[in-house]
Order: sequence, then structure tokens, then C-alpha cells
Amino acid sequence: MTRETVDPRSERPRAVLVGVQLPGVTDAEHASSLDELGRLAKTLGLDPVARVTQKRTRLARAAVLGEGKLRELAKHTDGPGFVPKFSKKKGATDDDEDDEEDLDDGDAVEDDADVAVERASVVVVDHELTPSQARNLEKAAGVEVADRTSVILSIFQRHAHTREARLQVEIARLAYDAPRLRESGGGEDRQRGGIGGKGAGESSLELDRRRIRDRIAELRRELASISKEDAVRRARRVERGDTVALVGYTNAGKSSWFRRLTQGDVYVADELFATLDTTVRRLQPETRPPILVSDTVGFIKKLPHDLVASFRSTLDEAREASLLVHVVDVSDAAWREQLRVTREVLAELGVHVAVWSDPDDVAATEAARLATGQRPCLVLLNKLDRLDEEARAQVLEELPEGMLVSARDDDSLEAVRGRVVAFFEASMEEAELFVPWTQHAVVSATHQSAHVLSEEHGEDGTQLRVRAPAAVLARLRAQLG
Ligand SMILES: Nc1nc2c(ncn2[C@@H]2O[C@H](COP(=O)(O)OP(=O)(O)OP(=O)(O)O)[C@@H](O)[C@H]2O)c(=O)[nH]1
Ligand SMILES: [Mg+2]
Repeated sequence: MTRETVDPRSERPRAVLVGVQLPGVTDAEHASSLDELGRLAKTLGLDPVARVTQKRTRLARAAVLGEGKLRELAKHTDGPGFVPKFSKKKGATDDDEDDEEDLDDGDAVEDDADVAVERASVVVVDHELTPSQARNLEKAAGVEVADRTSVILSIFQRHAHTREARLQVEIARLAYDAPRLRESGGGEDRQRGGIGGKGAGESSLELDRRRIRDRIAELRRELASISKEDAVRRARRVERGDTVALVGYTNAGKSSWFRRLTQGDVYVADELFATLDTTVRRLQPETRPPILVSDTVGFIKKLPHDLVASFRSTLDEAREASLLVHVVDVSDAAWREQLRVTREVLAELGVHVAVWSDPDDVAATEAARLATGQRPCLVLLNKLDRLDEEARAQVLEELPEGMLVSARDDDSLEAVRGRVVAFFEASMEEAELFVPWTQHAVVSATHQSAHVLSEEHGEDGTQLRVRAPAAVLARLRAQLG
């Protein structure tokens, strides 16, 4: 597997993070959101060196931040600190005036040239920007500006390895770029032409947009044909064995658990969206029938909607699994929000989870599932090794149905494997099968897919007592006619 690893000694572009704390967002949530943005930036190979934040009732329509904060930002990037066109043309009467309700502008490094500030060559904003906000911010800062969505898209682009993942990311990227075409196009003149809203510029813009739409349609068709192949393969798997899908927020530890449970070799890294492709392997040590475990792409808050939609087929594995294992990093201060976001995205994909914790209560979950289409879900409260006693107790009190575990600890592995096996065991049935000599091949098929409790060879054939999921039993019986 090729993956760029960033050499810490090399000069990475330095970034300044920008975030607006909107009403209803607590200080802790705001800080954690910026931490996450910093990790996204790092994953992309940037070096976040400073933050410029502001409490506001909403993003300033013109350039996200208010005037004072724009100046503070510009100190990091050597920009003018204001949006030249606006200040020249209309000044305070511009459309930004109703946004001048900065709730604090106080910490701004006031025009004091002596204060040392970290210099950066990129601005990364923790919100999705409109094309004009991005353009204005770029003018005020004097450097390139990236918003949260485009950072996520770039990471996805870099981490996509399979053809399917590449297609999905390209679709999402095109959908993101289409309304922003005016920006990237022909520079200053074309931008003015665009604002004026007439002339040749617009028709060529229309043309570009149509080309993008055509390309998206083409990619979707290609994706659909791959997905069909996948669906066939998946259906075969579902029929053959039991399936578990690891789901959760990015960096929660899904791939770590996948490695432990399957002894498989997948990429684990302290970076966001390390995994973009679904991998499937058998639970180890193997069970009869085998339990198939899949590792999936992680979720993140404010995940671009197009990206969620385009990863639908990758996540089919999760949508069709008999059991979900939701991995939560409880050592992250924002774990509650991460848990909520994961459930929301799953719901958006049509998967409604029913928390399952009682090993003896599989039947009840199965019933709930049949009645409401809910998916049984085991919640792993992961990275317990990073919590002290008090924090552990607190987490368990909030989520008593979760299993407090660490992917680094053997007892946890035993417990989780045991719980997963118990889930499938409980949904198994015992049955007698008689296999006549003429169909002797079915005996070895039975050994492959079921747990054989006893086996007696008689004159006409073999009498087997087996335990297996109902679906497997039905298939064996069908084979026997
Ligand atoms: N301390 C500690 N670290 C853990 C544990 N589980 C995972 N990690 C670390 O957390 C980081 C992320 O782990 P991954 O398994 O790659 O997470 P993931 O959920 O697959 O992440 P994405 O693929 O990016 O969505 C890695 O640095 C792991 O070593 C744990 O139980 N304890
Ligand atoms: Mg992973």
C-alpha cells in the first residue's frame, strides 16, 4: 500500500485555522471542532500554527470574520486585512453591515506590529464557504483559502485507492466545484464579468457547468456498473455467513479493531480518513460458519452531503451487515457529538441502529429488527487505556449498554470477540440433517458452513446434528431436496 507519510523535517505549508463560534456552540465544542480541523489539516500535510476565532451570531456574509478579526488574520498572512473592493466601493453601506455584530473582537492582536505572530501561507476555515466569501477572504488574507469541505474532499481524494472510491470522490469533487467555477476560471476579469452577469463569460460558464453535469452522469453510470458486481459478491457473502460491520467516527479505532479481530493487515494511522475502502475478512480464530467482519469509511461532522451520498455503495457493507459494531473514541472530549453524528449519518443512509448489549437478548433484537428495520448494534467505548478511573465510570454511567474496551488490550479482544460470537450463536438453531450417500458432498458442505455437534454413519447415509443460522440450514435443506 502506498501512502504518503509526511516527513516532519520537511517544510510543510503553515496554516492558520479560522473558526466562528456561533450561538449555541459551547466553548468546549468550538475548541474541539478546531482541534478536529487541525487534524484534518495535518492529515493533508499542512502544519497548523495559529488560530483566529470569533464569536458571532453568524458568519460575516462578506468574508466570514468581522473587520478587526480580518486584520488579525492578515497579520499571519501578510495580507491587506480588508477586502479592497468593498472598502473602496461602498464601505460600511455594503451588505456586511447587519453582520457587524461581533460578540467579541477583544482578543484581536490590535495594530501592534511588535507582537510576534506565526506566519502562514494557507487559511483553513472551519465552515463551508460561499464562493464569494472564499474570494473575499482570500483577498483580505492575501493567501489561499480552503474551507472544511474542500479539505475533506482533498483527503478523500488522496486516500482513495480502489476504482470505486476514486469514482465516488470524483463525483463529490465535481459537485463541489460546479457552483464555484467562476472562482477558479479566468481570474479577475472573468470574475467581474460574472458579477455583472452578462456577456460571453456566462455562456462559457454554462458550458463548463454542462460539461461537469455530463461528466458526473458518466461517472455515476460507471459506478453503478461496479456496484452491481459488488452487490452480487456481497449477496453471496451474506448467504454464506454472518456479517459484522465496524462503523464509527473517523479515527475512532475501527481499523485497529478490524486488525485485532481478523488478524488482517489494514492501514491504521493517527490521521483522519485513513480508511476509504471497505475490507472484509473472517473473524479469527475462525468460527463455523465463518463470521465476516468489514472495516468501513469513518464519518465526520459536517460531512459534505454529496460525499455521504456517493459513499452509499461503499457503505452497503454496513447497510447489509447482520450486526453493527459502533466504535466510539471515548478519550476524545467530543465523543458524544461523534456518537450522535455517526448515528445521524447512518440514518441518512437508511440504517437505524438498535443498541444491543445483552448477549441473552438476541431474540428481542431480532424481533425489533424485523418489526422496524432496525439494525442491532454493539457499542464499543474504545481507548479506555487513555481514561482514568473516574472518567471510565462517568462514560459507563452515560452509556451503560456500551462495552468499555481498548484495541490495545487482550482482555478487551477476548470480550468483544466473545460478544460477537454470542450474538450469532444465539441466532442459530439446532437441527438434524440426513445426508444420503448419493449426496455425500453435502456432508463436507455442512462442515464448512455449520457447527457439527454429532455425526453418525449409517447404512443409507450420514446423520448429522448441527447448529447453524436459519439461512444456512435452509440452504442445506434445499441442497438435499
Ligand atoms: N490509546 C489507544 N489508541 C488507539 C486505540 N484504538 C485505536 N487507537 C489509535 O487511534 C488511531 C486511529 O485508529 P484507526 O484504527 O486507524 O481508526 P479508524 O477508525 O480506522 O480511522 P479512519 O480509518 O481514519 O476512519 C491510531 O493511531 C490507533 O493506533 C485504543 O484502544 N487505545
Ligand atoms: Mg480506518
